[in-house]
Amino acid sequence: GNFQAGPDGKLLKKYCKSEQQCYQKLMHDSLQPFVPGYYGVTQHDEQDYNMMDDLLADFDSPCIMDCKMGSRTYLEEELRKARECPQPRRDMYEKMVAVDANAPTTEEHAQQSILKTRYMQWRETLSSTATLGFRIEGVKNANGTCNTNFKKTKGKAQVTEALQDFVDKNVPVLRCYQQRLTELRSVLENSNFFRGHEVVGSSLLFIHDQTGKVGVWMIDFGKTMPMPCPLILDHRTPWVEGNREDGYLWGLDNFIDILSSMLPA
Ligand code: 4IP
Ligand code: MN
Repeated sequence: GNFQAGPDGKLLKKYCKSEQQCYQKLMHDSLQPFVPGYYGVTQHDEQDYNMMDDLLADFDSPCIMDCKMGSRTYLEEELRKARECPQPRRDMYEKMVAVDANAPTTEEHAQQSILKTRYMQWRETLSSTATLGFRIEGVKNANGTCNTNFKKTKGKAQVTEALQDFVDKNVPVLRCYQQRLTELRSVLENSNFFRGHEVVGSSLLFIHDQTGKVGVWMIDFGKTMPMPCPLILDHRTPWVEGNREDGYLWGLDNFIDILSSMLPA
């Protein structure tokens, strides 16, 4: 897979240069407390890895949720490539049909393949990505069972229900998550790193356990790209091709609103 256990509470993730460059910058940014500690590149069985803190190491039978942030899950560059040199993919057609046999067009059925950007856009509108600017990707319960069946979790009501399940209706845990996201938002709004990067396909990792420990971290920076100087993003303006906006803060605003609406007045 993409991960290996590393030495003393570290995690090895298959090397990705854009991710390395992000982590190097993040270690010197105000966002540093919201990302796993980064320790450089290491080799293992002829494969390079980025070494980082294993966020689960300090938890006891943790409950974990991965939420993909932003209103767009592919890079503008992928859209350009798809136009210049379209490469329809059978695996993505198959993933689409597995969820909804009626989703492909007649032509796509005939080809038995679709473009990656078409697949990604379809995933965005099927889930809450397009309407709320984030989506639940997966949950792991304290007993180790996983649920990745969130592809059609779309409306505010469905998202709320999934979040209630995740926290097991525990109000103090919910309140901690709401506070942590509110802190994160204010740090993001003042981060030099965040201003100058298009953050696509990145996740927030939510972790809590029975001891009452609760945390949220930003992870997955493989598609987080620096903006050419002096261009910056506000992460709330709706995306139109060319502006490179990612909807990250719009999604975080919606996330915080939903958590707030779940808390007793
Ligand atoms: C996956 O679709 C995810 O969007 C991956 O993003 C993406 O990887 C995959 O693209 C795509 O097939 P499903 O989640 O519906 O299976 P992530 O890694 O953030 O989960 P990229 O390469 O865009 O990061 P391919 O091209 O790797 O298949
Ligand atoms: Mn992810």
